[in-house]
Parts: sequence; C-alpha cells; structure tokens
Amino acid sequence: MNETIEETKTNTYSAESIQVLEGLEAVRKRPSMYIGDTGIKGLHHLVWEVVDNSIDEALAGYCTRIDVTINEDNSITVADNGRGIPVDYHAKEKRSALEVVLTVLHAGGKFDKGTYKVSGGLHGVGVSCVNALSSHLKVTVYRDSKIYEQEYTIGTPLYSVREIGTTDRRGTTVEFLPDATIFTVTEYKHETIATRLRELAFLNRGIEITLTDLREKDDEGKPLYDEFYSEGGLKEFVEYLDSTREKLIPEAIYMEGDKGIPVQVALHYNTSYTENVFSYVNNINTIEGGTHVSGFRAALTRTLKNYAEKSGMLEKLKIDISGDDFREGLTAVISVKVAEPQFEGQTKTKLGNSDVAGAVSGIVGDMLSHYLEEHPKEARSIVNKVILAAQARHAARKAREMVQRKNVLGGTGLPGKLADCADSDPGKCELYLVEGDSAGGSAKQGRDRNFQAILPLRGKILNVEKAQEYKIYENEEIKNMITALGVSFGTADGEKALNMEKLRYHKVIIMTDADVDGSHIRTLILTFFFRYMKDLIEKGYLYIAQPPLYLIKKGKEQRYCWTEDDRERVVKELAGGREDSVHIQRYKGLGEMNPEQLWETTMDPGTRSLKQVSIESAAETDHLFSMLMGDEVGPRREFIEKNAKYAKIDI
Ligand code: 0RA
Repeated sequence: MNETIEETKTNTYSAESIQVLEGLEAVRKRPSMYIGDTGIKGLHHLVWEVVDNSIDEALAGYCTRIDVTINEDNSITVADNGRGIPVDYHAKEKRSALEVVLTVLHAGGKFDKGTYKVSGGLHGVGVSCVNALSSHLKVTVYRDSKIYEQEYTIGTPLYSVREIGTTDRRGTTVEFLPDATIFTVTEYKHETIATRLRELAFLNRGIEITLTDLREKDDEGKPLYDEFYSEGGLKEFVEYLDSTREKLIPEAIYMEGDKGIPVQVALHYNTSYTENVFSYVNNINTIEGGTHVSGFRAALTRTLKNYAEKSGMLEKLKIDISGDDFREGLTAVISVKVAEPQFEGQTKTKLGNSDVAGAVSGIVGDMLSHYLEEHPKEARSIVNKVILAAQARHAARKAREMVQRKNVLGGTGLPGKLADCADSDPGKCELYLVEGDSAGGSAKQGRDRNFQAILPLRGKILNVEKAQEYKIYENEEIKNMITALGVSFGTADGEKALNMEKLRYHKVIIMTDADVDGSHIRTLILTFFFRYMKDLIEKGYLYIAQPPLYLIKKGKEQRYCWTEDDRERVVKELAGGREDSVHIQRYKGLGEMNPEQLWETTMDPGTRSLKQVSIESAAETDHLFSMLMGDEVGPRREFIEKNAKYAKIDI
C-alpha cells in the first residue's frame, strides 16, 4: 500500500469527515466558495488547479514536462510526465485510489505530498473540484507500463477505472470541459493562460511547459504553439521584466537560501524611476505583499545603507535617505515556499506569517552584502542612483505640495476645465476623462449632470514611464486629473502612498477616440493610473468607455455597431448582407457624434457598455507598459503589429 494514500485517508476521514459527507455536491451548490467566482476568473481557475498538481509533481522531482492544450470546444487538456496518480485498489474505499483523488473533496489541499500547498487561498482546492464543475472529465494515467482511464460527468464516474493498454511512458493526463450551466463564460483566453504558464516556468526553473491552442491557427494553418522554459528561473524573470529598460548594472543579482523556509530572490536595477517588486508564495502572486516583502525591503535598505555609509559616498549629502530611494529603478521578484501560509488583506493575497520576514531578510542581507563587496563598480552605480533618488524626492515633495496647496487655497480648488456633477456621493458619481476639447463639449451637453462629471484632456498627456516624479506635478493635464479626483499623494511609513479618502468618483471612465491617437492617449492615461494610482484600479474604479465604431442606416432604421461582427450581422438583418443598400458611417472620433448620440451609445448607464480595467498579472502588465512606453522601438513595433488586428489593449 502506498504511503501517500494512507496519509490521505487519515486526513480525509478524521478532521475533514464533514467535507467528505458533503461530497462534490457542495462544490456545485456554491462554486464561488471553492474557485472564487463563476465568471472568467473562475473558469481559468480550473486550469490553474490542474496545472498546479502537475507543478507539485515537478517540485517533488518527478515531472519535467507539462503540456497544456486549449481544445477547439474550449475544453482543456493538461498532460504531465510525473509518476501518474496511483491507481491501486482501496479495500476500505472499495474503489481505486485514482477515483478517490478525482471524486473526494480535499479541503484546502490537505492532500499533499510533502510539498507546499496553499490553504486559505483559492488555489489548492483539488482536482476533484474541477471534476465537480466539469460536464465531462477524463483522466488517463500512464503507470507501471500500463494505461488506465476513467471518465466522469459533473464528478460522477461513468465507469470504474479501466486498463486500456500498455505504454512505456509515465504521467497523468486530465481533460475537462467546464460545465456551461455553472460558468457565465466558457471561452478561454489565450493570453491569460500563456501569461500564467510563462510565469510558472520562470518561478519553477527547469520545467518545460507548452501551450497549444487548437482554436487559433498561425499563418501556415498550424495551431498556435508556445514553449515556456527557463533555465535561470527568477534571474531570467527579472531580466525578462526589464528587457525593454536601460540597465543600471549589467546583470541581475540572484539570491537563494533555505533556513527552514525556501527563499529565492532576484533583483535588477534599471535607469527608470519606478519600483517593481513582485512577490509569490507557493507560486501564487501576493499582490498585497506581506511579511516576505517587508523582510526583503528591510534587508535591502539596511544592507545598501551600510555599504553607502562605509564607502563614504553619503558624506556630502545634506538630506536624509528614505526606504523609497533604495527602490527607485528596482525590479525584483521574491518567491518563498511556506508550509502553512496565512493569507490576509482585502483580496487574501497578503502573507501574514511573521517568521518569513526574518528568513527573507537574513538571506537577502547576507547575500547582498557579499555581492556588494565583490562588485564595487555595480555597488557604486546603485548607491549613486539612490542619492539621485533622494534629491529628486525632495524636489517632488515641493512640487506635490504646490499642487496640494493650490487645492486648499483656490476656492473649490477644482480645475476650471472640469464640468462637475451635482451629486456629491462618490458612490454614485462618475468622472469622464475625455480626449480633446470638442468631444469634451459634446460630452458636457450629452451627459446627465446629476452624477456625471466631464474633464476634457488636451492632447497627449505626459508619459509618466519616462518622467521623474516631480515632473508629473508640473504637467497641467495630470494636475487637473489629481485635483478633480480629490486624491492626494503622501508618504506613510516612508512609503509612497495614495490617499483616496477624498476620492470624489467611484467610476472613472476613460473616453478616447477609436483611432490610433485615441488608443495612444488611453495607454498614456492607463500608464499614469497604473504607476501612481494602482489602488484605484484594484478597487475596480477605472473603466474604459466603448464608443461604437459604426452607425448603419437603412430608411428610418438605424443601428450602432461596436465590432466588425456586429456590423456584418446588422447589414445582414437590414439588407440581407448587401452593403451597398445601407448607409454605413464609420466613427473615427467622438467629435463626429452629436451630444444625444454620445449619450445614447456611450454614456447612458442603461445602454452603454463599459470595460472595467483590471490587472490580471502585475508582472506582465509592468512588462507591457515598460515596453509600450519605454525607449526601445523594436519590441513596441512588434507588439503593435502583432496586436493591430485586435486594436485594443487589455491590461
Ligand atoms: C498522489 C500521489 C502521488 C502522485 C499524485 C497524486 C499525482 C497527482 C497528479 C495530478 C496531476 N498530475 C499528478 N501527478 C501525480 C504519488 C504517487 C507515487 O507515490 O508513486
């Protein structure tokens, strides 16, 4: 009898007996309790769940390759070359171990193999959860030279585990079709899956991960295929994140250690002014940070400060240095493995375990001071940058105070160009950021002035990706946005902090033209929010308006269309598909719509459609913005060419 199965049995039948009694029915009754939601996120969660099992098998040292396929019908296949889920018969259970794994709910991932699973978080609910939420699932096990399989519908076996042949390979293949009666969307997003698999490849070096998308064909008619593999792990991850930025030091610094808690950290410095620290616990992105991040920051500040003082470089500096200054131009990835992680915070993505801070701080402190001793040239570059950052911070504080003082002094303090709304309850109020004065004028006339405010923005706003902080407070359009929103920037515990207490609108809607300039302006505004008001995005307050692309008229009938598909459908409906017998107007700019049309199509909450901006992968979004807004033209052109067909940017 297999040890692991024994252990599972005791776990399952003692502490978690209630769960077992409830069975998979509980998962179908309240899917959100197990996978977060039943929308696009939950749908993808099923994939993460299955892939995580294969990753665990790899971390245990038994699996080197994971192949993920998005099938034509939006079912997913995950195949690995691990040991294969055990299939031996369970006398007590009166069924195969395989069937137990697939049909018994293992709360909080207690079904572990001595690896680091996540309890409390949403990952780690087990493959049985995926089974419960799939209208069809098939598992195939290659083990001991034999092939076994079993199929299920909504978690119920269609037959007992059967042997179907012989093989010389090992591993597990799970293929599942999400239940369309549970999920509100059933279409998988290629980019979402590709991004996560790339991230997993960086976080777990040496595993070959592939993605095949049978729904999409390349120019030669072959299915889209990607390979993600990283030999260097986190070091390559930060180099990838910084690939479009100018380097301050030639190579990323890599540190690892295990004092009871395995810690890996890679860091790199570039010449930009932004800080990008991404952290993971058991492969899960901890967006809100936590003890591992504080430990890292403490060690970075302490070690660099020590070195700088010892080297005498700070002697002429008249001003103090803050923690922030050590992180300007820093890109870092922190990855820890914690046996029983405590997750806190609003989105349960903040690590609470206090012993982790010391573990990270100790390893980073030791290895970083060693690095600085061995690399005096790099060390000097970093310290010089820190000094410049401290000086710029002082300049920024003055500039910021100017913006905020004007706020206090100048009457309402609101920008002259803002057409404010009557209501003052932020929960009901909307602010439209509109490209150009003329569209701004239409929007002012078309809006419902009770709850909709309009702020026209002239021309291109500052590219904050390339500007130092104090510059942004000198930019007219950015100042207007800050004062209209009612937010302020201050520092809390020496950290840059956004104060949203006086935020005046809970919907901030970017409304730009449906052309190249419009999309550039939208990206500039998004960059500003992403770099300076990430909280506002994370709270779900930022939206993108969706103006129609076409107005199609035939006689008295008129229809708006938002996509090319819409257009085809409408032409079919109105004129049997004959384009020449309808009048089609292509809207290039918002200015071409009169105020009523703008209201009807884009601003009326009853009929408009807004796209909420969310940050799916912080690391990938950072990479995207640095590329789109940075100095290097090559990768940007490539991206734009690749995405021109879609002509929209999802962050
Ligand atoms: C339980 C025990 C063992 C392996 C696995 C589960 C396992 C699960 C999955 C899910 C996807 N791929 C997987 N690969 C393995 C240990 C088996 C042994 O001791 O031989």
